[in-house]
Order: sequence, then structure tokens, then C-alpha cells
Amino acid sequence: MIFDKTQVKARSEQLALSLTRRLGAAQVVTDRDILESYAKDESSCEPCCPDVAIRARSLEDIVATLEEALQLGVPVTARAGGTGKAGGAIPIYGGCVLDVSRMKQVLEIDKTDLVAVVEPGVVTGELHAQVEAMGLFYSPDPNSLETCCIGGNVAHNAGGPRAFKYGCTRENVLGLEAVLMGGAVHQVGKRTIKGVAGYDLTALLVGSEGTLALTSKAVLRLRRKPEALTTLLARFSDEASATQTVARTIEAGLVPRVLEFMDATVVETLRQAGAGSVPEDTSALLLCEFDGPTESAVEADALRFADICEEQAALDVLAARHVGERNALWAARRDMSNAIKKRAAFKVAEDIVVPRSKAPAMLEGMRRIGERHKTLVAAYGHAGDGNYHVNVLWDDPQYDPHPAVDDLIRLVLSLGGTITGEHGIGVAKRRYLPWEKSEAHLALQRGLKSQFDPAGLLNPGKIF
Ligand code: LAC
Ligand code: ZN
Repeated sequence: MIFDKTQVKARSEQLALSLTRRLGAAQVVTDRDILESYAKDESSCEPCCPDVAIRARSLEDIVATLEEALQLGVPVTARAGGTGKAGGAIPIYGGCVLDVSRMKQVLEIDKTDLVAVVEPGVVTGELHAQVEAMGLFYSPDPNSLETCCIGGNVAHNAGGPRAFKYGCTRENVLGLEAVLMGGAVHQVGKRTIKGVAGYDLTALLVGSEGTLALTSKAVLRLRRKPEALTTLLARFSDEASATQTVARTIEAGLVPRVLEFMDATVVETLRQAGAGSVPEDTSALLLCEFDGPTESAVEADALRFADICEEQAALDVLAARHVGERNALWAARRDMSNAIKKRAAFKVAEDIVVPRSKAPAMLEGMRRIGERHKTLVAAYGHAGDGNYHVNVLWDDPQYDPHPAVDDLIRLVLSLGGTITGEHGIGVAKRRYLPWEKSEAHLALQRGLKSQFDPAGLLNPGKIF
């Protein structure tokens, strides 16, 4: 559905008036300067300013906003941390941004049921700290964990390095309180591990990018906090040895919680960030972590991993000697997306996935694409999952990166992969969705969208 921005603006003024009456002026933002702060996320997609923003503090505020917005025909884009990488939180037709970042309560942490019930504005890293202080563990760890929120993690099915062992957000959400456009509230899913009562709408809503329903509460799966942890850094003089090591590690039945790959350009970026001393002859790195109940179990896994690295001609395997070293490594890795941005004037960041067995072919193909299109290409990411963040970097303002990115996407699909592993489609990857999914399949997906949101007002212009 396409919206006329002038009409949307006029209707949004009505919405601001009616919600000022219902919620009070403090929660309704119409000041242009503040609205600008809702115009973009952490993608390179074109910003667009909303006409009004509502700062929700409760379920009732979300319900009121969605009731009035449906009545008046105003598009609503939900926003929590605003850290998305595909433009999902950008209100591309204007209208209303529903900001849930003030809904920050952790409502419940249950040590027996191993669940946490949280509001959508809870910052993921803050939830980690809170549950870890109780000996518990919430595993999803998107790299923006210090600023991203559970609401956005749910909307995008956020991943992160630990997804290799523990799954992405979807594998760790048991249930949701979800609000439909128009304000109907549904309790979706369960608070038990098992449960097959009806269709699995939790799985559908997680990753639906705010286009089907909005999250007002999430029931999250907790685990016991692993007592032991070891962090290893393996250096390789070529990429193929690193990807072979990933394959052999999995075949050996090892389950590191993290298995991250960095290519030579990324290694150089890491070096510039001052994260440990990485010698110049390094063409690829694997960052690997094992966690478990005891030091001895973790040590045995680490030794087995080191053997595999040696068999694949690793230059060396270093264990982080102390917490400071581990933290420095992770700080640099977590900031990699920003650090790479500084390597060139412009960048496009892709989030592709290939079957793990196809990683060598993907990296080789990626290099050829870089040469053919005369651009620097850097890859890093969650090698255990076959999920690589491939960055196309260039300096010339006249350079058009699309042919290179198009070739990359063709390569990924030819290898049986998928166009996005954890960042979502948003606006950034809409162009490529029909390359991966048939028209008939997209029609089925659009049918789901119109079942949930017949008026097409929830986050319009995203995904399709
Ligand atoms: C990362 C983000 C970009 O893994 O997903 O760094
Ligand atoms: Zn990532």
C-alpha cells in the first residue's frame, strides 16, 4: 500500500489532537526537532521524519494509539532502541512513530520456570546483567546489546554471536502479548517450554518487523548461567583454512557458543582499534568461545578446538589471558560495523547466510566480485551459522555499488543461501526478496499481512 504523505500529515494532526486528549500532552510529540530523532535507525537507508510520535508508557497507551490510528487511517511504525540495520524503524510514509523505549520494566524473573517477562523497552544488555546477577542467562546477544531493546530484537528476530549455540531471539521467546492495529490485545504462545496449542503465532510474530502486531510484553526463555567460559583466538594465513576449521569443528561435534570469522580487511580494522596485537601475516581470524558447567569440560573442548586449528595449519591459537583481554577483543568485535564504516567514505553492509559447507565458495566468489567491480569487500561474522556481514566499501561518490551487491546476492542464492540472517528486510533488502522467494510465496505472505492488518497501516512499505 502506498500513502499520500500530505494526507497522512493531515490525519496525523488529528491523531495528535485525539491522543493529547486521551493520554495527555506529555506523551505526544509534535516538535519538529524531536521528531527528527525518530527519522532514522542504524542503517544507511534514507531518513524520513514522522508527523507525530507517541511515547508509550503502558499497554493502554499502545492500545489507545492503535485504536485511534485505525480510525483515522494513520500509519504506525513502532520503535524501541532504533538500532536496526535495515530501515525497519523508519516511518517511510511519515505518520506516527510509537516509541516504546520508556516501557522498561522487567516484570518477572522466575528461577524455576526459567522465564523472564519484560516490556519492549528493556535494553537487552541490561536484562543480561539483571538475570546474570541471579545466576541466570538470557542468550541472544546482538552486537548493539548496550542500546538495542527487546521489542526490536523480537521484531527482527535478532541474532548475535551466541546464536550458534543458543539460537536467535525466536528460539528464546516463549510467548508475547501482542497488540493488533485497532487495539485488540492477544496473548500469544506460552510460558512453558512445551506447547502446541494451535498455530505457532509467536514464531510468526518474531521477525515480522512490526508489520503484523506490536509487542507489549515478551515472555523470554532463561537458562542457568554457564559457570565456565574460555575465549580463543585462532590466526590463519588464509581464509580457506579458517573456514575448514569451522567445518571440522562442527563435524567433530563441538558446540562452541561463539564461532566468529574475520577476514584480512577486518583484521586490519581490529588492529587499528587496538584490540590486542594481531601480527601482520594474519589473513583470517576465528574467535571461538566455549561455555559450560565446569572448567574441565570447557578446557577439554578448547584443547580439541586447538588441535583442529593445528590440523588446518593455523598460525597460532591464543587464549584470552584475562578478562581485560577478552573484553578488549569483544569491544572491538562489537563495534566492527562502525569501525569498518571508517575504512571508506561509503559502505553497504549485507547480512547474507550460506550453508556452512559453502563458506569457502562464498568467500572466493566475494573476492572475485570485488575485483570485477573494483571495490573493497570485507567480510566478518557468525561463521558457525554461515552468516557473514559482507561490506562493500568505496570512496568515489560517483561509484554505484548496486552491480557488485547484485552479484553478491546472486552468488549467495546460487549457493543455497539466504539474503538476510539477522538484520531483516526492512527497506534495505526489499529489492532482493523476490529474488529469493517466488511470487506465489510472496502472495501467501502478503495474505498473512492482510489477515493481521487489513488496512495495511502497521509499518507500511517494509519487507514487500
Ligand atoms: C554484527 C552486527 C552487524 O554482527 O550484526 O556486528
Ligand atoms: Zn551480526
